[in-house]
Amino acid sequence: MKDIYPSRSGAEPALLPRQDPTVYRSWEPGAPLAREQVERFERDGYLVLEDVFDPAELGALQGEMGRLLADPSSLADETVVAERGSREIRSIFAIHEQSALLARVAADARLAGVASWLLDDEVYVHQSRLNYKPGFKGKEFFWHSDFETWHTEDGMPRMRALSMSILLAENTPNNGPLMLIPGSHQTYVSCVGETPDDHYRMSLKKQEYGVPDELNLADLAHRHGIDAPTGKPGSVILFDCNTMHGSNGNITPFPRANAFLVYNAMSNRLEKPFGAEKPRPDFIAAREFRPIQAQAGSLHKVAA
Ligand code: 6CS
Ligand code: FE
Repeated sequence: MKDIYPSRSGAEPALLPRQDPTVYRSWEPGAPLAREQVERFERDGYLVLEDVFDPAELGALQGEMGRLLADPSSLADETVVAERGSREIRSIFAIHEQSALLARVAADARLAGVASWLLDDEVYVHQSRLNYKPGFKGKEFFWHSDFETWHTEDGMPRMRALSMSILLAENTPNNGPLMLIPGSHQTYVSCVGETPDDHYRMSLKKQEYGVPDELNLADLAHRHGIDAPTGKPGSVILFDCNTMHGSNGNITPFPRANAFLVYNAMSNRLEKPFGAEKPRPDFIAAREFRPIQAQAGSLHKVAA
């Protein structure tokens, strides 16, 4: 079968048109997002939702983050990823499996319900992580499309997944906020360079394969510009799986932190990787496909 989103197999990088919808259904009254929000997500490939969590919920989430960061030895070893060349924590993976509160958050109707509506399917969590960019020491994430990695290394067939980044600290213009190229989700950048074995051990610290070439990146950025939405803690940035994004390092004293959840449509569950020998481990790319039962109401009961 021909791969419609080939990457890391050709001699030259290429720009290919997206072959999948971004929003899988038409807006109707009663939808969990306003019509204008759905249109914006479809056009830009991302959307900011403000004040999704109230101050008490946010406090509980920040407390949980502090607990996870303070005692990494209580977590599965491999899920804790340090910055390159240091012991600073960069990411903690599988947070929805290591924290009851985050399991509840992942199932929250305000997130999972929205994902399920946009993708017009039941959804499951493909990946969850806490991304922590400490003051002074936090390093960058170079530009990439998540889908390029999930397709090539994990075997995600089509573009029918989206990410939600829950801001746990204020994202200012200075502390290495998420940058996105609006509209870039309509173009797939096929990358050069064969995936090495166990690539994830390096890529989670610094990605070097599945990285778009500078010429095509420059082309996308010139065409569409670059957005860096800032936001208060408790906001959620939702973005399509193929939106080109990245972030700078953080040399300010103000940490940046977010909890990151990836929802994939059940009908789009993983197959064999399209460009790697063996799939990545479960804690990065779930292969147990349990549909989420969305939970309405606030987080308070779990937090207590
Ligand atoms: O590996 C992943 O699934 C995610 N992390 C990186 C550094 N790149 C691709 C994707 O966003
Ligand atoms: Fe990413």
